[in-house]
Amino acid sequence: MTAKTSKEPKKTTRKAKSTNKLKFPKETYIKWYKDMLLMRKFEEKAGQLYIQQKFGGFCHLYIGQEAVVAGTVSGSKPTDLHMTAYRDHAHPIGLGTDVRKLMAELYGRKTGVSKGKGGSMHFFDKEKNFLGGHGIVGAQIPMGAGVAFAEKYKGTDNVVFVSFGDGAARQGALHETFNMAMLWKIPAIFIVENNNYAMGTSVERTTNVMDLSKLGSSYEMPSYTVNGMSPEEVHDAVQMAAERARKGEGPTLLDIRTYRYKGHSMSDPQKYRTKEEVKEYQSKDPIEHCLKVIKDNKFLKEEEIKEIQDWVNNEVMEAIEFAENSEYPAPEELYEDVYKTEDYPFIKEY
Ligand SMILES: Cc1ncc(C[n+]2csc(CCOP(=O)(O)OP(=O)(O)O)c2C)c(N)n1
Ligand SMILES: [Mg+2]
Repeated sequence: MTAKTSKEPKKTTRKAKSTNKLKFPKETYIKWYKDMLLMRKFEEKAGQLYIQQKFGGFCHLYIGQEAVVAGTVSGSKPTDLHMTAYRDHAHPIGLGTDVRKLMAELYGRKTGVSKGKGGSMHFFDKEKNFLGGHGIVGAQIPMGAGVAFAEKYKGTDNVVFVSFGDGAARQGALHETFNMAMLWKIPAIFIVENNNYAMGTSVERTTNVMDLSKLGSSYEMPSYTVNGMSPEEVHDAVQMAAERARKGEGPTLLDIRTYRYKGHSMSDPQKYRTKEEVKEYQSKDPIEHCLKVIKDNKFLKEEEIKEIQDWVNNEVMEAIEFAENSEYPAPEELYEDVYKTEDYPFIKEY
């Protein structure tokens, strides 16, 4: 896959190279399998617990979309930064946040990753470079660009992965952000987690331009369409985009085609799609795919696979126990971690 220069505006939309043969090592498949299984099992349990009213607020599940995070994490480096929307459970899991702290956050407990004050939509883990969890649709697009600008300003070679949905891609702020991002060649990788629906509205019902990778064209931003059911393709696309960004060549837009098997949130009758459509994507499930590769290539023995599955189940059960045994934050905590300032010291009068 070749990167496009700003002199090739007409070619900014193309398919990312697909991976047909096994070019990833055994360890990568095992890690993808283990991480994605943990994301899936964590969320399956979270969904059940939500229905049992063990915790409140919102709860948007990423089930079906796991390969997007798995490929992004494997295609990036640990000092890179990540931001996403409210569908944010899988990202910190992929980055290695302890699921106990995540479950405790769902339960609103003080041991949670956002001290129990964020809930499902506002996971945040500075240690793992996970900068949220954002509930305002599209808000993280300009904010992510700001973080990328800061990295460039500080002279690091870190890149910032700014993920948002196909619905968020329609926010006007995207255009202002893309314009400045290209002008300043900031190290941002814009990832559309394109699951084809914004709540119950399909991409088709939203726009005349259904190929979202074209959103980068007016700014000559290199843009690619990527198969989001394949961790291999996501990894390749992310790595290619990150390499460009690290060399100072600026941002890339990745329209990653994925699918959520569950409803938008926990209260969604899903009348806008057919069961067959859901089944078709489930037949391309990335976790099943990795398990098949592992089995076909005898990367692990049956008992080793079982060990991973048991470990995952145990992690999730321990996370629930941890959450349920943790305390709620004290009422005074409401006044902590709130941005406030007595005056405006950053405004200087000349
Ligand atoms: C500014 C703003 N407008 C509307 C909403 C209500 N809302 C929440 S999620 C959502 C749909 C977003 O869909 P998409 O960006 O495709 O993300 P997905 O849920 O599919 O991951 C909307 C309209 C909101 N949270 N913020
Ligand atoms: Mg969507």
